[in-house]
Amino acid sequence: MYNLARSLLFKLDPEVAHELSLDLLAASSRLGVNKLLGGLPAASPVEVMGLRFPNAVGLAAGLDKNADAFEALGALGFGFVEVGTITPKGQAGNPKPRLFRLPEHEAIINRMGFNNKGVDHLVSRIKSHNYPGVLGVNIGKNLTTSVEGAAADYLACLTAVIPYADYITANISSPNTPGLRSLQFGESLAELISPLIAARNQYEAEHGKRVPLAVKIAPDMTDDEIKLVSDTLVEQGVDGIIATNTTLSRDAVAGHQFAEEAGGLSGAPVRDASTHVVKTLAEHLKGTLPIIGVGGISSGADAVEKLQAGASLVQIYSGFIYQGPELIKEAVASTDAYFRECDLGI
Ligand code: FMN
Repeated sequence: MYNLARSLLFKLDPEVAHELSLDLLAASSRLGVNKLLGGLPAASPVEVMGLRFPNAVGLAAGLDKNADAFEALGALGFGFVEVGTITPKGQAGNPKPRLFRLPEHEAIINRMGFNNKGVDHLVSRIKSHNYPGVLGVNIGKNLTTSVEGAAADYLACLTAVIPYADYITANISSPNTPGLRSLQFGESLAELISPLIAARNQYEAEHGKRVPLAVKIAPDMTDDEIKLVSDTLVEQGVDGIIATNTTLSRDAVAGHQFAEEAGGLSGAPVRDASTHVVKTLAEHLKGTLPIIGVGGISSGADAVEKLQAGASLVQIYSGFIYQGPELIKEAVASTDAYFRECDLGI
């Protein structure tokens, strides 16, 4: 079924296809027919960051930036959905074209630039909902906000969404907002994260609800940089690390007609780099912080590979575009079986 839909969608401009699919999914929610999409596949729940995930397979950030279709996306089987990246004010993002398919590599290059309707719209969408999985909200800064002023943007988003989010992700690894990735390093990282943790802790003290804060990092770091970043995140008291965002590397797609397009490369070509970051983090952190593995998952085996590298949960974006909902079911079945084997000591 998805093969047919895909062959039609892939005839359209990638961004038109994206918007059309999201509109259809949003309509499915409005008409109350999400049940027809299948719902959550049978799996044992997984406890991570103090939250109970119905299964270990989530939708990665960026697909439903405005939370317009997350209930329907969840009904396709994702145990968690991360909406966003959202910024305080709505913004148009980069000029089009800014989204490119590389089907020969099962890959995507994007330089969307955080196009989104702003945090108030997102809050209106997540205020009340009937998605039974875990809802994460991924936050960022506006293009017009300086890197030095970034903390205020992240804080504004966190404060707005915290009553409604199950967890929040600070995205400091998009390659498409100039200077954003510099927030991953040194003093900038501590200065960005510490007010977020303070606000999160204050919310918990006042409302009795603890909302985990995760941080999403890039794959384009040396092992030493990965270790330094993770040390700072542990010191600051974050609850999890999402590894990884898209890559700037083009090694795996060299020679492709779109290889030189600016932006982040995702899908199969980023798989090994992402898994390497997960493994490096896991070996360094020794269980102090959970890792959510994302990058290039296009089969159940790929999802299990991320768990074997040390992730507790996985997320998918590009593989879902290429393979559709069947991939969710396959990844849920494989990760669930893997956890069961681990419990049995197989
Ligand atoms: N990650 C974010 O944290 N925020 C975003 O807004 C965001 N937008 C994305 C837009 C597109 C078109 C794509 C392809 C990815 C985007 N990502 C974003 C990155 C994905 O969440 C994910 O980390 C990355 O694509 C690697 O996973 P994949 O290989 O399964 O796609």
